[in-house]
Amino acid sequence: MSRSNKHGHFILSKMFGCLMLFAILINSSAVNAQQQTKLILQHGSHQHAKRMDTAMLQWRAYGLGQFIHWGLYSILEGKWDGIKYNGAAEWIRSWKVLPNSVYDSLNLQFNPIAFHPDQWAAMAKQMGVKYLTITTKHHDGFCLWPSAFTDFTVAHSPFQEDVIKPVVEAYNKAGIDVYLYYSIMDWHNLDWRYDLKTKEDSIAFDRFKQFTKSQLTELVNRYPSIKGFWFDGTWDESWKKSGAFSDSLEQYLKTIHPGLIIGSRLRADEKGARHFDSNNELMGDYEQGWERKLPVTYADVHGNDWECVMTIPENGWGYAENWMGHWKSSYELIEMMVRSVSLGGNFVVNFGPKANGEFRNEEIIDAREMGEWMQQNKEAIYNCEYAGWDKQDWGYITKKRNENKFYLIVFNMPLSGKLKIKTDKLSLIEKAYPIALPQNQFLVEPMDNGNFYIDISSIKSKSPFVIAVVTKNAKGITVEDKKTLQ
Ligand code: 2OX
Repeated sequence: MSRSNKHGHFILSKMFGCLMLFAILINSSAVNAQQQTKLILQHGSHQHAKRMDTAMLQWRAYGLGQFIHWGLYSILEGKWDGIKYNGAAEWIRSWKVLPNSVYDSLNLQFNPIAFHPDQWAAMAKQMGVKYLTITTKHHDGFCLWPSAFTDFTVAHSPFQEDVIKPVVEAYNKAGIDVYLYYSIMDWHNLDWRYDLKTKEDSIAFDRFKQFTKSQLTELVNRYPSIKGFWFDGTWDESWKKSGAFSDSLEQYLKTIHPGLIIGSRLRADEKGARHFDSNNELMGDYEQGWERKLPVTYADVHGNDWECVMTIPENGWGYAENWMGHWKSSYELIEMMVRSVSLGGNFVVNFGPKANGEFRNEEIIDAREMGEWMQQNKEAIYNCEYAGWDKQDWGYITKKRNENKFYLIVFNMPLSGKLKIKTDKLSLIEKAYPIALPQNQFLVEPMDNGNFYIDISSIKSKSPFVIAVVTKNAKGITVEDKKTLQ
């Protein structure tokens, strides 16, 4: 290689270096500008802090909920013409394996002779759920209440009766709050559009919006005890172009039913951003995007309210004859629930009753086992929050709201029998005992840097178990305060 060549390389690399520096400078000023300029949005987030009203405090205290998917898809059980399909059974109408006209006459077969809402509510109560979300209208458009705005309802089935009313009554009687699932996307309504490309599309979709508003008004008026709506099917271009309408709809529903809780999935802003507006601020009352997945760290939920909805099989919400493989055991569901509460969220388990109104055995088993666990340990779930301590390998930590009481939910018993606890340094462990047995205190050994060893070698449990921990010196100090003090 010649000298000049080397020299040339030197100059080039110098130039490259300057360019890089220039690029970095430009880039960082762009980042700064981005941080400083907040878009002015008419239809973005309206709430700049967590809701603190009674209804939302109650929502925050639930811990555990039940989802129910029930509709015409439950009749097909995930199969058609002798063939079983692997996808989520409630989506079968969209797979074109049977003619739409055939699916849309399944209402003539909806006749749940074993539908006993009091038994549903009793099972949910024993399981320990504090709220129910039930499908009133899924993507197929079939309405489980006798809507005045379409004929595609239970009123036009052999059953004839309203399904939602007795469910709301039975659950409320059992002390369980009810929320209504409602799919915006509607495969049955001829005015539904996936996108708005022509004037005709917009005219049809305007009719569809009116239909949606009428049905939701009808639901609020028919079931005044509901606490909120769970919206779905809002991901298409047509809805993303309807940010102003989604905004007015949410506000309108809250005006006619004050306190109503509506998650982030309903909304788009005027630029088509969903859940979080174009300034990255949450729309609606809680983050509603955690479907079949869970956050790993507290940072993942940005300190927002949130909820996870989970299927027992890998996927599928409506009844399917077979679940094809692994289905989650009660311990798996309990761990997911505990993780949710430890990260400040609620956990909701889905059930897909058979067309006749019976639950499948797997669901009955999971519900019963979760209920047995909740009976012993519910204190560590209800009205609990993110504890502010680091995640630890033996399990999860929850904290009773407004108290210096922590719960260590142990899934991995250390073979040594000594549980090492890393606190936030401001908390001194005063006592530790098996939940519900305050007199059986464990030996607690304080170590450096906010660490403690708790001798739990006496525990022989084969199930996840809970140790209650009472701390002192942290009185009146919130998790947020502790962060700034550290
Ligand atoms: C998934 C991928 C693309 C488009 C839609 C979905 N999708 C829809 N996944 N789940 C759904 C519905 N939400 C759940 C709560 C069920 O109702 C499910 O059918």
